[in-house]
Amino acid sequence: MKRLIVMVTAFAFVFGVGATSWAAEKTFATQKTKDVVVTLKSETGQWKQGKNDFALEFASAKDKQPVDVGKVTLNTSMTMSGMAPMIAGATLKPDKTPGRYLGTIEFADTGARQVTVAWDGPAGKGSTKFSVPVR
Ligand SMILES: [Cu+2]
Repeated sequence: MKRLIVMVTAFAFVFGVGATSWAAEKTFATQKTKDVVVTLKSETGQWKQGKNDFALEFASAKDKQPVDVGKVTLNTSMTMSGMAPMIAGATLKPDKTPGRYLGTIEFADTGARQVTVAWDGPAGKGSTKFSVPVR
C-alpha cells in the first residue's frame, strides 16, 4: 500500500495536476499587428495531424510586455479543392500569467491552415490572420 502511494505521488509530480508542464517551449508562429504581437508555442514547435496542445501569447508591439487581451478565440480554415473548407477551432483557457492562454486543437489532416486569432478586452478589440502548417 505504501508503495502504491509513492507511485501515485510520483506520477502526479511528473505529469502535473491539471497543468501543462513542458520540458521546453518552441515558438512556431509570430504575427505582429499595430498593437500586439501574437505568438504560438508548443513543446514540439509545430502542429501535427491529430490533437495538439499549445500556448498562445500576447505582448505589446511597443515594449514587448505581456498584454491582457481578455476574451480570445482561435479558428483555423483549410481550403480544399472541390469541397467546403475544413474548419477547426481551438479550446482556450487563460494560463497563470496575463496575456497567456493554453489551447488544444485537433486537425483531421495535414496542410497549411489559415489561422484567425481574435481578442476583445482591456487592451481593445482586434484580430489577425496568418498561415501555419500542419505536419
Ligand atoms: Cu484539409
